[in-house]
Amino acid sequence: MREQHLVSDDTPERSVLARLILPDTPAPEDPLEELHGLATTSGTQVVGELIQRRASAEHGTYLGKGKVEELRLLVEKTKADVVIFDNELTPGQIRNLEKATGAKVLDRTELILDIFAAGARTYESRLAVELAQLEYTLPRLKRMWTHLSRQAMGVGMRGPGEKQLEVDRRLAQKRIHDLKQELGKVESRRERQVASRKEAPTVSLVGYTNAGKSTLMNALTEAGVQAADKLFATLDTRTRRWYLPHWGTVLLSDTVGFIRDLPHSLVASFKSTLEETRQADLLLHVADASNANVFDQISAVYKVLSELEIEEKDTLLVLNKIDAIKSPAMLNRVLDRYPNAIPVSAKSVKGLEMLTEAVGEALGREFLDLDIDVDPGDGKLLAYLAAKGEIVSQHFGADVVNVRVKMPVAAMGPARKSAISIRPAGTGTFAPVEPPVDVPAEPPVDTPATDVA
Ligand SMILES: Nc1nc2c(ncn2[C@@H]2O[C@H](COP(=O)(O)OP(=O)(O)OP(=O)(O)O)[C@@H](O)[C@H]2O)c(=O)[nH]1
Ligand SMILES: [Mg+2]
Repeated sequence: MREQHLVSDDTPERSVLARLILPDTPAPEDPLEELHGLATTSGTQVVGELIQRRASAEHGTYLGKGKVEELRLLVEKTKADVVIFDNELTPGQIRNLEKATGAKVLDRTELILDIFAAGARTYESRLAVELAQLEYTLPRLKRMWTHLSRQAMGVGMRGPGEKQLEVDRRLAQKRIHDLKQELGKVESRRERQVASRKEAPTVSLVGYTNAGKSTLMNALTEAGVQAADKLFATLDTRTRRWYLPHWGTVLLSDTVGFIRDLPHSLVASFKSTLEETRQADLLLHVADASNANVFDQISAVYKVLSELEIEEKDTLLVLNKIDAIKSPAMLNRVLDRYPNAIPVSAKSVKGLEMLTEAVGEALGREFLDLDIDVDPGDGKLLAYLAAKGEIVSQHFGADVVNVRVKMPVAAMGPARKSAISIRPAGTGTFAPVEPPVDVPAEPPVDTPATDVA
C-alpha cells in the first residue's frame, strides 16, 4: 500500500491539484473546488493547480506530454511534495507521473480513502476503511505483478520483486477475507440492534458531505454532534431522540456524507455504519442549496443510495443553507425542479417547524408491528389499540395484557404514554405473546444496548 501522506499541522505537505477534463464528464464552474476541500481536509497545503481539457487521456502519463512538462515545472516552482489528481489513475500512470515530476502522485480515490482512514474513530468504521483500502490496492498489486512477471519472463528469470508482490498479494487477500468476516459479524449485530429500536419510528439524515446534516441534527435535537466546515466531518452514525410536537418521539440518525464518485469499495464496506439509514422509516436528504453544484450533489446522493439499494425509501428533500443563498432566483431554480423540497437554514434555525410538520405527515403513512404490554386495568388503552390498530393477538395475564398489534406510526403517541412496554413484534423474552394458530412463533432475538442518548 502507498504510504499515508497525512502529516502533522506544523509541517503540512505541499500539494499541487490536477484534473483532466474529458468531453463526456461535464465539469462544474470551478473544477478544482471540491478537490481543494478534500486536499485541505487531508492536511495538505494547496500551492498550485493545473487543469487540462482533452479529448482523451494519454495512455502512459494520463495528461498530454506538454502538460506533464508544465506540471513538472509547477512542482519545481512551488516546491510541492505531492500532486493530487481529481481523476482515477492506473498504477502505471502514477509511476510515470512520479518519475516525470519528482513528486508523489495520488489519485482521488486514494485521497478519499486517506481522509476516511484518518477520521475513522469506531471499531466498525476502522474495519470498513481498512477493507476498502485493501480492496482498492489489491487489483493494483495484481496488475503490477502481472506486468512485472511478463517483464521478468522476457529476460528469462523471475525477479525478487515479483515474489515480494506475490507475498503481499496473499497477505492482502487473507486480511480482506478476515475483515469481511469480522464486518459481517458487526453488521448482523448492528442489524439486530437497530431493529430492536423499532418501538419508535426512525428518521435518517443523508446527503452530500458538508451539506449540514450534523448542524441540522444539532438544531433539531440539541445533540452536540460535531459539525465542521470540512469534508467528511462525520464518519460514524449517531442516533438521538427527536421530539415532534403533537406527535411524539422519533429516533433521528446522522451519518457519513456522500460524495461524487465515492469509491465503490468504500460504499460497500460502510454498509454496517449505514444500517440506520437502511432500516429507517423515512430519509431526510439534506442538500446545500447555496452550493453552485447542488443539482450534481443531489444526483450523486441518489446514485449512492441506489448502490446501497435504499433508493426506494420515503424521502423528503431538505434544502439547507438558504441563509447563504445570494439571490432568490437561485433558490427558485432549485424549487422549480424539486417543488416538494423544504427550504431551511440549520444554522439560523429557519424553516424547522415546516420540516417537523412534513416529517410527521410523512411518517403518518408508516405502520409498525409491535408487542405492547398493557396494564389489565387500562381499558382505555386497550380500546384505543383496537380502534386505531389492527390486533393480531391478545394474551391476558394476571399483571399484564400482551397485545400484538399493527399500528400506524401516527397513532403511537397515547400508546407510548401509558403502555407498560413496547417492543418490535417477536423480540421480547418476557411473557411471550401466544400467536394465533396460523402464525408461526418467531424466536426471541437478543437486543444489545443501543447508543441512543
Ligand atoms: N450558512 C450556513 N452554513 C451552514 C448551515 N448548516 C450548516 N452549515 C455549515 O456547513 C458546514 C458543514 O456542516 P456539517 O453539519 O458539518 O455538515 P455535514 O453534512 O454533517 O458534513 P459531513 O459530516 O462532513 O458529511 C459547517 O461549517 C456548518 O456551520 C446553514 O444553514 N447555513
Ligand atoms: Mg456531519
